[in-house]
Amino acid sequence: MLQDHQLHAAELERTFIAIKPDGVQRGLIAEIISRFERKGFKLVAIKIVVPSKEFAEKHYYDLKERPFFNGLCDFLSSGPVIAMVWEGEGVIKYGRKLIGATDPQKSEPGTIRGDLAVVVGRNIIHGSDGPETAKDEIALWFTSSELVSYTSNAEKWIYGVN
Ligand code: IDP
Ligand code: MG
Repeated sequence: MLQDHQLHAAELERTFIAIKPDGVQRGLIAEIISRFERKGFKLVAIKIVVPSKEFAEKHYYDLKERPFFNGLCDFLSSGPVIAMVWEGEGVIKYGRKLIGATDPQKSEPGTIRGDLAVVVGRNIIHGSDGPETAKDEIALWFTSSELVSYTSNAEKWIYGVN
């Protein structure tokens, strides 16, 4: 029988999720965290930080040619951001589903952006878009000692392994 600490040892998928300054200022921290937590994903790192403009530019490096890049980086560095790492089976792809489409007008009701945001420039949350991005973003925002590995009591009920 698997011991608790061996549960899912082979499939610890992680993603980087950030509540942007608009989500923080609008008092949506608990609402957003709660959606990931209730789903059954596990929080393994969290901090509140005001990123510098340079840091924001690194985070959004892939978008540097886009016309909104400068405004986007100004915005991300305009106030506190909640930076998090969430862990669980399929968390990268399903995290994006929980978040909804980039443009809240196109996000389905029931998604975070669909329920809680209106325009693309203030869409309250960021989530890694694939395994490589997740790896890079986690490494950019967190040191390895800030990532906490633990077994939650709920895991055997969420995954049905015992
Ligand atoms: P994503 O956040 O859904 O992954 P990306 O295409 O990676 O979307 O864009 C990053 C962020 O840039 C978006 O979340 C949004 O805040 C902003 N953004 C994307 N497209 C536009 C746009 O057309 N105008 C203004 N801001 C945009
Ligand atoms: Mg993106």
